[in-house]
Amino acid sequence: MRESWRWFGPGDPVTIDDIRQTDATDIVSALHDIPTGDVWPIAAIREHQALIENCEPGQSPLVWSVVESIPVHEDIKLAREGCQRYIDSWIATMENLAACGIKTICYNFMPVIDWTRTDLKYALPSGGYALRFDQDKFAVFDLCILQREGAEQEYSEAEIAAARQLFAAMSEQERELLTNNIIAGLPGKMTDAYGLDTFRAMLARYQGMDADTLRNNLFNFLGQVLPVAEKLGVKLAIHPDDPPRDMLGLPRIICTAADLKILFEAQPSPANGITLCAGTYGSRPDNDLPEMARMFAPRIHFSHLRGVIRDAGEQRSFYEASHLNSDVDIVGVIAALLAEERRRKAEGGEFGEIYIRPDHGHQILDDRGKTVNPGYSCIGRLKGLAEIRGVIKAVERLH
Ligand code: DNO
Repeated sequence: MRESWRWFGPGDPVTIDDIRQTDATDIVSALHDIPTGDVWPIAAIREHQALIENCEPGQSPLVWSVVESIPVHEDIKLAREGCQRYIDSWIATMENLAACGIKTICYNFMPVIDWTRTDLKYALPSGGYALRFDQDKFAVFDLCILQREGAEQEYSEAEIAAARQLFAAMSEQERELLTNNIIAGLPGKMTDAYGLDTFRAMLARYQGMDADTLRNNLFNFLGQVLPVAEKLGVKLAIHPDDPPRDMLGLPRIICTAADLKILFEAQPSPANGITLCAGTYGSRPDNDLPEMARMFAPRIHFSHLRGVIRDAGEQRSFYEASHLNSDVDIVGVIAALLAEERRRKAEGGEFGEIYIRPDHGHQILDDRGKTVNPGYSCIGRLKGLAEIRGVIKAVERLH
């Protein structure tokens, strides 16, 4: 298991020297400033790599091992005319990364929005803060703020009435915050930040697109990317749609074990793999995470180890809980990942260790007074990593 840590680049309040103190060994990063669809030049990759990897003699080295993510241009998801050039640039970026020795690549295929939360500072009883997705607030955004055409057909009468009531009780400032959290707010998202009008226009481009069409667009993209990845020894790791279900009238196609089966049946290349994001998949009660980890073990190249606690009544709402104390059996997931690593080792060849990282930490202690990238606090994630590390050591000892 390789313990990795996400770094957003020189503007990240958590520095490389801070990360070194966590004893993580690998860095997950991306060139966030390059516009979606442009090729990442080798020189820019090397420059970023040097920021991560250069260190003084005697310091613990860090390696940029995982890219999270190369963004996929919306035109590829829409299979618009002219999208070929964006597929070519995606492949060229992958080739450049491989030339620099970076061979695990996370990406996603979510239309318009990347990961989405309604609350970025949800107060916990402990005094810390967590991220939260609240279905009722999301309905307020969809029905009352965005006023999406046709949205009302996707909600029950009771849900619509509740959303209107909640909207009426919200201040202008609360409405604005909710809007920004959803359309512009989150770090590392691989889609652009929008204003409300552009957002409506982006959604409109997907009008009438069903899941099968979006799937085909993904498979066509992968049909071109995977043969090159295989030659380069690159492992692709698709990230699930977060939250894992259709939203805002958009189809979402990487949400369940059934979706993954369809993906691998269509594109069986060994380069085709997943990011097992335990928190994302785990925000659906019908996803059994240890079972999924066993089922797709050879395809797992990267894993985000965190959990969520779903609301007792509304199972679509959740908050991001402590790494080991949630609705997701993280110990079971770790045990499955370690079993897969033993299998790979016994099989011989190049030993494929799995990159894991603590995901979305709470804001605790000194994190609380600081400007942090939501979910990417230092101390909260350090607590997560320390807990996960303890489980890894304990489970390893049993074998
Ligand atoms: C959020 C992340 C996502 C993820 C992308 C992968 O914390 O998990 O932004 O990086 O969806 O492409």
